[in-house]
Amino acid sequence: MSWDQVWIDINIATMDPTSNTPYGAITQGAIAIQAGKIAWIGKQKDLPEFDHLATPVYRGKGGWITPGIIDAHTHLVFAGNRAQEFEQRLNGASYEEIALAGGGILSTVKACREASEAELFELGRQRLNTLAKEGVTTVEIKSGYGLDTETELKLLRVARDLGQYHHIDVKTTFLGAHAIPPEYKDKTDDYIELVINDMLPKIIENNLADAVDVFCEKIAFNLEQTEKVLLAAKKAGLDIKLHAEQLSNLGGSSMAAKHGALSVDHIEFIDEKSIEVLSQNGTCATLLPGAFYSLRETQLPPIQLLRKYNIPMVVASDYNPGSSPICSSTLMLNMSCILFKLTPEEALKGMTFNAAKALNMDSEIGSLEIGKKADFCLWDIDTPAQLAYTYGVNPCLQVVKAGQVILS
Ligand code: DI6
Ligand code: FE
Repeated sequence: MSWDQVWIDINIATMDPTSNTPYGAITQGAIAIQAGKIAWIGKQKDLPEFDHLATPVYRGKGGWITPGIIDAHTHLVFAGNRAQEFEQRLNGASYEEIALAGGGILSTVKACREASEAELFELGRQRLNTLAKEGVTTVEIKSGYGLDTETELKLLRVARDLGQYHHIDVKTTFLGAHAIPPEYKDKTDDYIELVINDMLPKIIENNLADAVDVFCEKIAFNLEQTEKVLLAAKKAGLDIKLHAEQLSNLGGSSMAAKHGALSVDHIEFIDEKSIEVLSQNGTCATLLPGAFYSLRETQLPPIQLLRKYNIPMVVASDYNPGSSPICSSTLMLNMSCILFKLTPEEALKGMTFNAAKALNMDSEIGSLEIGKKADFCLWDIDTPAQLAYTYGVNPCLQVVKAGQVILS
């Protein structure tokens, strides 16, 4: 056998759903890599003979390998910060009140309109570095802090450039319908026209987005406006997803699922009927414990119902300066267990296999199987549950992207 690299002395949480062990675990395993992909995986004792002199062999010292962590919902290209708003909230103002008074998302919009592309790129690059240290290999980044054509395109260009220049792979999502910009106050329908007829065509022309998202909420866009944007996106051949049922139940989840959304995100207020629609359409449920925690929400997403209908649960950071100012994906493993009572296995699946599904990348990444990309991490842990159990002692030893060690 001739391979590019071989990994031995490892335990593997493959997260392969066809395996019948928890976490798809292979103890005392080995992985062989060829052309950036997994060419062989199994028990080390079954590893076929290979040329030891010609093949680099990496030893994992008995640690665990998991698929690279995937953060399937972030807003990580932004300028400025919202510490002042954080302080206002601790002095009694609510997130919605601040938004309605022109703060919140709109204050980040102002900072992003003023920031140069180079500044935004540098901020994004530092954030990706932080995530990579915790084992993240793929990230989704949304626009939505521009709210005018020029700035939305700028944010998406930065996200695309980050994907090109950083080891981390980036999927981009156009979230032009994130909030109503000050210029369109009381003219929300006109703004939706701008999103559909001006922003979207330019984004498509320049191939700047893989998907389109909308914030469907009382303080943002109603069901009808949301549907218009999603249908335009679908018509243009883009994937669709939705911020839905975060603060109230407007029925966005079932509407988006009916149109084939990859995921509906937040969904604390989703009802059983809508969950049924998700199951009929293969739509994932993206849980965002960082926003739940930071906004001190009390309405829990209905985990038992999501389990009952077998909905793929995704866990993501929602990293943004307002509702989830937490640049840590692995903290979400812990928070999803503590706050939402996911099992550690569900949490890890939510940041690997199911996250890949939510990004329409499940044929390439998300689990360690022959033919998939060799994106994985080596962790200094005794059992996979330790990833969700503890926080603050980063056990990530090495990160491998398409077969190359990018961090060690
Ligand atoms: N929901 C969220 O949690 C983020 N966007 C959204 O639609 C919050 C964005 C922000 O507050 O800046
Ligand atoms: Fe979000």
